[in-house]
Amino acid sequence: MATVREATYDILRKNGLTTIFGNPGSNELPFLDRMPADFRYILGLHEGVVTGMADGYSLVTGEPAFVNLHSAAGTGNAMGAIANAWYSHSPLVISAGQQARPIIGLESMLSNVDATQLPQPLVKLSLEPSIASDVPRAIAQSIHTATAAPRGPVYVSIPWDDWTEDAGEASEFLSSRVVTTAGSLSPGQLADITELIGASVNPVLILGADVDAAGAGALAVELAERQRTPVWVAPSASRCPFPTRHPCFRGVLPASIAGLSSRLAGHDLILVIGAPVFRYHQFQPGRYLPAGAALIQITSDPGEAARAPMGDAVIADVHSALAALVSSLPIAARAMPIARTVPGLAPVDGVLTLEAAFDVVNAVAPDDAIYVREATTTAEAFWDRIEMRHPGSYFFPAAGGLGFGMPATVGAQLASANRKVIGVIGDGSANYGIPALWTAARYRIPATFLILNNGTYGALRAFATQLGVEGVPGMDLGGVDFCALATGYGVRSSVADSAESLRESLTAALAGDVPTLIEIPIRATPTN
Ligand code: TZD
Ligand code: CA
Repeated sequence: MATVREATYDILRKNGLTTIFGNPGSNELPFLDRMPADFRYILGLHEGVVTGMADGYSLVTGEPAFVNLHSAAGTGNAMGAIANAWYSHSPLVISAGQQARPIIGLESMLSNVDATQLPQPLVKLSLEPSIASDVPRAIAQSIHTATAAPRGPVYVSIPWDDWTEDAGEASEFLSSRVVTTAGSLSPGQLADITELIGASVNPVLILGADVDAAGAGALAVELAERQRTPVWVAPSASRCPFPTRHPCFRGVLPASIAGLSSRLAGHDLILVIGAPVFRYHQFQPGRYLPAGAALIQITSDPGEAARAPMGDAVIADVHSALAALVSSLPIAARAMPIARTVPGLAPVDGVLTLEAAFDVVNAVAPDDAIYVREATTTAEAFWDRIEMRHPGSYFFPAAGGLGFGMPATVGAQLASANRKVIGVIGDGSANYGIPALWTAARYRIPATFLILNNGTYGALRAFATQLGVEGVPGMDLGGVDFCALATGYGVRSSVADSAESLRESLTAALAGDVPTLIEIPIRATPTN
């Protein structure tokens, strides 16, 4: 009979999980013992980086990614990244090594006490098999749970003395199991929604990250064009579900109750697809919907449907729901929305402003570049100035947990042989995931990291002003030499302090086959 280790590798292999993102400890060594040659191990130097890389990889491939962490401490280090994966519906299969069964209860060093509790509530499933022979089945269950709608991270803790035990009787069947999901709109649901849309005078479409995740962006374009609706991206956008220079495109909705509903004033029907209703951020109370507006949400996530404070919801597969709507709705009699004005090029004069830097990036980067953005005050300038045309072009930490940007840039580039990945990372954010540079160098992953250095936690300054708080400590950064850090981790780097030098260094970085960091001093916008 196969061992638990052999059966597990077989299940991972059959499910396409042959890349292991990990940071090992003694509990994990018996799993890694003679790792099969068709597997590759991508080492991250911190578990937040390991999990963030796996997330970036999974976001680009649309497939699950396998993570191997070290016991409780490794899991704890990964929690911020797991929060982001939870909110981006990323199917991360996270395994953690446990102490040997006979001495877990003694709370020996490296015991993961009450392991299944540890990652809750940010995983769909958390398991520790009760007997060694159940490990392969538990791994298979974890994979199928992570990838079933709504997708999300799962956690399985495995005592290290299990790996050499006999796999159970089920192991011969486990690796070939296929689990699939349907979830189309019923004819009645489709009829109700098409009737509401047909009767609406001024509908608006709001798209969430899951439209992009479902590969349904082209269907969303078709729906907007046929219905001639303006299109907004749902607030706190972690992906870009719609081409940003399309005439229907309006931008990202503000993330406050009052702000969002005033932006939607005048619409009688708000159709939300693939997003929660809504991911607010700033607390600005107000009426949840503008007067006279009805809201319908289509989501694959029952939690998102149930917790919304207003509107009706339908739980369905986002791709098939959009396809059904496109094929059942006639072309509306309304005029096409008029394209919004694209801002002109920002003036360039001395130290770059954010706007001027993004103008250069937009001009130099290929049309199908993938952006990972984690520089909090840059949202408006970024969405205004960086044109995104293709599916899977943009990723932002879905829980707002910093430390995603650097590793996700690496994981996304590892997954993209044919597209260039550009991390647009703040000087604050970069430090939460800086060891990702080592992985990029070690495995020659040719990602480009743009470090926007304004010397401050800019978003917090803006929030302080908004909340009316003064004299807050800990806002100033500065004194971090990102090029020296890059050199230390083995990554090529330069400072771009003018439009010309940014153009040159970014062009060279994108043409090269090694990772590059470009530090861009940014003129701080005074906020307080
Ligand atoms: N820690 C973690 C893990 N996540 C967070 N979101 C924060 C702290 C708080 N935080 C924000 O929400 S934005 C921000 C912090 C510290 C400043 C980020 O600075 P930056 O970007 O340099 O990356 P800006 O453009 O200067 O804000
Ligand atoms: Ca900053």
